[in-house]
Amino acid sequence: MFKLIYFYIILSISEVQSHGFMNEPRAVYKDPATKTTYISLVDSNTIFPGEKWNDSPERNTNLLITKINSGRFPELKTFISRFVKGCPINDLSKPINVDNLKTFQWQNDEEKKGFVVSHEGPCEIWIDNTKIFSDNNCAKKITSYPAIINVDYSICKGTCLFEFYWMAVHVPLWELYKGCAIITRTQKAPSQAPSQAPSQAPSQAPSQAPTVKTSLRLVCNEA
Ligand SMILES: [Cu+2]
Repeated sequence: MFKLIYFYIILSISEVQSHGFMNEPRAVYKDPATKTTYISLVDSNTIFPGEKWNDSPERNTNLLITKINSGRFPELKTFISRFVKGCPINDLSKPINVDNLKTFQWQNDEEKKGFVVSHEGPCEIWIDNTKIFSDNNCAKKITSYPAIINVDYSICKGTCLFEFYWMAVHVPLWELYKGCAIITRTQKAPSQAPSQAPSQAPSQAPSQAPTVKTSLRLVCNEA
């Protein structure tokens, strides 16, 4: 059975599912309340029936790696794009200047982690149509807070789409994550530091008093 628990949770403005968010480049999220959640779930048993997908996080990941290595599982971007169209949780209207950036950073401030430790599985980073990073088990490989991956942003000439894909396979319902940002680079000599204010925090308008309501939320089993 799926190790999932359905909870009725009193939503408050501070309630989040702590998985992580893109802090560099500083992605803009449409809704702060959902910025650390997965976007979609996929039942592993419909993708590869008859396999044991409810083992330990590492064994589940290693089983997926055998599928990857045998050519039976596509690039993560290709797979996730079947289920997640576009960039549903990010606001792409505010380009982020990456002239001074050298890394990608993913973080979970609630748990003071980069990747949630239990959430083993592959991740990829793309700039437009170029895959600039991939690993088959990102939570196991990168254990720092935040998770830091070196990125050469110079591949972007002008304005580009930056995409981070992550799939956590610690439970049979695989969790799909996708973070996006529009990035820009000024075509200048690198010695001239651009005179720009440091990246501003996303403007979170405290528009209205939070209305407390009850809602069905999906909470994954992190054990
Ligand atoms: Cu999770």
